[in-house]
Amino acid sequence: MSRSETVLSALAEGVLTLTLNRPDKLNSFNEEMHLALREQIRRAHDDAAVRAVLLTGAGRGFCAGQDLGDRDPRKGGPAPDLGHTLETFYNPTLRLIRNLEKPVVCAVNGVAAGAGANIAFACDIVLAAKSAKFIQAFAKIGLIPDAGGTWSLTRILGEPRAKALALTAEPLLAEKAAEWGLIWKAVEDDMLRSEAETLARSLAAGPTLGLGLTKRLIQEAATNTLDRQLDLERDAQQRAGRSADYAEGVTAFLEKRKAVFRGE
Ligand code: LHQ
Repeated sequence: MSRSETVLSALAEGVLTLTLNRPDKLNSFNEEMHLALREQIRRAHDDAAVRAVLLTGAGRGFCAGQDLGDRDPRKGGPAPDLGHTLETFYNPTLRLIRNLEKPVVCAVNGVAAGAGANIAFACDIVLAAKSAKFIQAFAKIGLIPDAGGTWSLTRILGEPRAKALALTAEPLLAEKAAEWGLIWKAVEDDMLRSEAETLARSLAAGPTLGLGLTKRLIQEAATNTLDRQLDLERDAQQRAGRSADYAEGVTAFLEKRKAVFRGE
């Protein structure tokens, strides 16, 4: 399978839809899929026609984390350097998703395990099919939650739930994940795709600069003082207030019509 086949991409109405596509392996990551996903998220950064990203998985799973068949210990040889794997493959992608100043919607269509779960949690708005579950599978194979897992679980859930999920690898059902605030919502399986697409399309039709700045400010809030955050809000609002989309938003309000944002 070529690199591009491991991540299907389609751009329509400002939404770049990325589908992890190794369904036989529950879309677990091999090197090709890592590189393909990174290439597509870079494209989302660079291409002004992309105003939102929708990430999902092909088949019955979302993503089962790293392809464990890639490094079969039964084949012998020296122990792998997994730190190098993270630095080379996972961490750049996580940083790109978080730093992308455009909304990233994740539609978790089925099981999300290991790094697969934590990549979903790095996205901005996560919808999951009610039948989906999230598994911090790392404890079962002697690893630690990576792909930002120790960070996002702890930030979002607090230590007690983060530790219980990570230490037991107990599956967390989509509805419970929503109840705990780990994802935005759990939806009926047959509604997931259409709800996620509607959401992504409406974000893509939004004021892209303002949405991007909002994403960044919310991400930075956790480590800033209120004073610092007020300064950042001032600076970001100054930029947003100079955008064509702000002028259009206010004009549309005054003219009692729907705003037509161009992402400028
Ligand atoms: C898989 C996988 C998989 C290969 C299902 N690999 N084939 C970072 C740094 C570097 C290295 C290490 O990792 C990391 C980050 C990580 O993500 S570590 C965590 C890796 N992931 C896991 O440990 C999860 C492993 N998978 C599972 O526990 C189960 O497959 C889950 C619970 C996800 C789903 O269970 P089932 O619904 O019962 O499906 P299944 O187990 O029958 O899987 C279906 C097929 O997919 C099967 O292949 P087969 O040929 O037998 O039909 C699996 O072997 C394959 N598959 N996950 N990660």
